Amino acid sequence: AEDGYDLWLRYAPLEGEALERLETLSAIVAAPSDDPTERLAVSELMNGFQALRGRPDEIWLGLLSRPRDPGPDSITNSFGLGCSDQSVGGEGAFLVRTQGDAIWIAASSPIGCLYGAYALLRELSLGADPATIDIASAPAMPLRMLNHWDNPDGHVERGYAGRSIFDWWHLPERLDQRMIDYARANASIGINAVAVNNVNARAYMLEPRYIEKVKRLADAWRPYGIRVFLSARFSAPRDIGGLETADPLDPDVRRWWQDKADEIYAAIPDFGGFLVKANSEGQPGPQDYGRTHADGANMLAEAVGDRGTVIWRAFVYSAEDDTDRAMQAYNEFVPLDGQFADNVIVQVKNGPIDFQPREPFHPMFGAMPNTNLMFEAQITKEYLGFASHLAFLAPMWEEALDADTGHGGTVADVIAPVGMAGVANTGSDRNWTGSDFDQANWYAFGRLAWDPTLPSEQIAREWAAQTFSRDEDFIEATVPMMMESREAVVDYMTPLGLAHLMDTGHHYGPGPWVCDLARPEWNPCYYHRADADGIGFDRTESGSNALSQYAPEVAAQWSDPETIDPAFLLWFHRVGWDHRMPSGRTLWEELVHRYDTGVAQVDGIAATWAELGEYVDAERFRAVSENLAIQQREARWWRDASLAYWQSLNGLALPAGADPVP
Ligand code: GCW
Repeated sequence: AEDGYDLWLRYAPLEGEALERLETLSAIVAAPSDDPTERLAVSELMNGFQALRGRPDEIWLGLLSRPRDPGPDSITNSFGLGCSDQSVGGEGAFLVRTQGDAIWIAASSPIGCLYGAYALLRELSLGADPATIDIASAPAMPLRMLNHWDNPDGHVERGYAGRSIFDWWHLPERLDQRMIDYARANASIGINAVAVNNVNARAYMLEPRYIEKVKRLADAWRPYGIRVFLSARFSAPRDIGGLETADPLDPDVRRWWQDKADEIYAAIPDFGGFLVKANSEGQPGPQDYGRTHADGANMLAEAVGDRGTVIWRAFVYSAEDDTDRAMQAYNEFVPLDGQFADNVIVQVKNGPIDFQPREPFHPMFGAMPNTNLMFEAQITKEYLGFASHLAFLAPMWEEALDADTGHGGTVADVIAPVGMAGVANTGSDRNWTGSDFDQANWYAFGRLAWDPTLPSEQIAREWAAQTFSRDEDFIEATVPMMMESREAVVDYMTPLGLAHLMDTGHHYGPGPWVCDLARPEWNPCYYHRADADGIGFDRTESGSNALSQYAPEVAAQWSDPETIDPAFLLWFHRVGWDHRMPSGRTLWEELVHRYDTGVAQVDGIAATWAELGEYVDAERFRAVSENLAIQQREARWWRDASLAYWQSLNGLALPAGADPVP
């Protein structure tokens, strides 16, 4: 059944010319190898070609030649593999070249060959002519990572695709085939690291019984080039170690972590390291003992040593501190620049609040030149309509990655020496991600971590062609629909720089009126600050001055409500309802217009999709259509509820021509 389980790796049979071109190639040439990754590369090529040629029952040639690393001369009409070519640099780098009538994949190590095999199959499945394939590729950053917010009991925090894919109960004896398929999907887009448990971590995941289970996963994923990380609860020495304290400067605590790291490395020699959420949203951390984030991170970094990495999250804000929440992470971390050990990475969310449909880039990027900074994206759509709303997130990440920090480079430049983490959107739903189009976000995350300069539109094309149909008419309709989808969500949920207006706790649906939660910064009213006179958060000098955390040129772009990009207006400014916008409309008219535009865009997407039935199997076509119907209804819910609430404050009528609230 076409239930989406195969993701973008369907390799649907080619037709016409593309098929003829592939038929002329007749063999795979590779030196016999015991290396599991190299063997995977060969079998992926074999299976991929068989599928693309549409003849899975015919045993297609897997010809292994004698010589080690046969030169291209020795092969004709074939695909060749050379996985120890030292002239091809770096982890994961590869070349795919056509020489005469042979196609050659070269890499300095087996994982490069595997990535090269997936790249070749991707090109072929997009219909590329084998005679002209010419790819030289290397990952832009060393760490391309998924963070799972999966709890050991099977519940996934902010997960909208069913229960966790990790079957901890039956591990280590039983390894679900899904664990292999998962690793393969990740490898096909270059992901090379996975933190398997929630950052809101249970200490017992570090006990021997779990280390055994994690080892089984690490062994299964190693051939796919994936290293395992564990989220560690900072209080583990107390919780499971029998110590009185978890003070990072206490010698017994240090010894405990050292022993724990040794124990894990004995089982998993290539263990990636620890991911830590500390002193954030109630999690324990070094500040419980009067120590700093650097003290905590460095203590763990010493335990791990040169075997791995400690990834320390910068997502911190406190209820006791009445500083603008958007400023707190910067205030806590920037003074520590230069104090973190070399094998510590500080992981920073794309924006300063929390994965909103739109935020400016996080001011920490570029402001800590002596610290390894990593980018954290959220693939799961906590604040963008869960899995039922269609929102392609590549344009959102591209916006942040391409932002000029004003400190001599873009956000992508800052993180390139380190990496990117994405909060996974996987679950045990048959289609993995809760909806077919959410697969595109997993795919896009991996592709951007490999190459943050890839245009979102190209990613959308690749994905749609491999996942659904390579028919040009289908692509021409689907790609624009994907490209506008995130902006549509911004418009019907939080237009013009508004943020965090989702209803409390679950973050689904509108709740701008909520203002009675004990923690002020959890109330939507904290963010919009609307009343009879106006709306927006003043983050200029007259307000919180969060603007001052950005480099002067960047702050200058945003400091004036008259000239700021309207997309960020209410993020940085509080203005009157009659504030004049560049469009000539008043702010109120513009807001209404944006909500209407968002709704209209979703209607347009649904109308486009309704015409595409001939290109998509019935099962997935219906699933997407039904989600779009939900999104159409809920976009109206967002618009109408939000407008009714703003009207209750400002007493203004809807402008003439606005879509009337039913
Ligand atoms: O977005 C918020 C979520 C929490 C999450 C937290 C974080 C894992 O609402 O569910 O906890 O961010 O990133 O730590």
